[in-house]
Amino acid sequence: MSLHSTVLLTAPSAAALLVVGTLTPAHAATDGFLDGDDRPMKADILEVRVAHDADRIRVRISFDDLVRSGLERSQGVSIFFDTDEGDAGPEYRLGGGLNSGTDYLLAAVEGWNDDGSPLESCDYLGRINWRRNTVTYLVDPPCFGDVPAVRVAVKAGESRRQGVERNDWLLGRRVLTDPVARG
Ligand SMILES: [Ca+2]
Ligand SMILES: [Ca+2]
Repeated sequence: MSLHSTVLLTAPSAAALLVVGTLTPAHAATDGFLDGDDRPMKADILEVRVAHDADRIRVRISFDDLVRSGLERSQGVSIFFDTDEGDAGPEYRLGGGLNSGTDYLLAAVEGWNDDGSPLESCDYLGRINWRRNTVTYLVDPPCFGDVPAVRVAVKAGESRRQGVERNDWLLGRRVLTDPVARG
């Protein structure tokens, strides 16, 4: 019963975000960032595309190989958002698992090492596509205070049952992309 009411309550906003995300307005600003380094892990980041307009901020990350089952290999990603260049480090972090059944969370943070506090009154949505090896997050611009531009840093992590842990940063450790201005 409680599950049903939760679904009914959250489905409309999620569906609305999805529809918004599939439209490509002519004025949308989209930037792509290729990751040159080839890491010996399946969750190796290949490319990150950021689209930013008045309706949503979309981050799509392409990987070498995402695995649906987390039993042998656990994969996850963190996206750090810099919305205030005057304040050192990121202001928000979106972290999530990349295996089936995992969740994701958007939090306001104070710099790189902060777990932060979850945002509870704004909409965001994540979708993992294991066939295309992509994950896409849509964030409602009010989550970030409708800022005119965002920069991102992306870190992927992978651990295996044997205990081997690896990670990969887009462009380099704690390197933020150029600003992606709202189109
Ligand atoms: Ca890489
Ligand atoms: Ca900042």
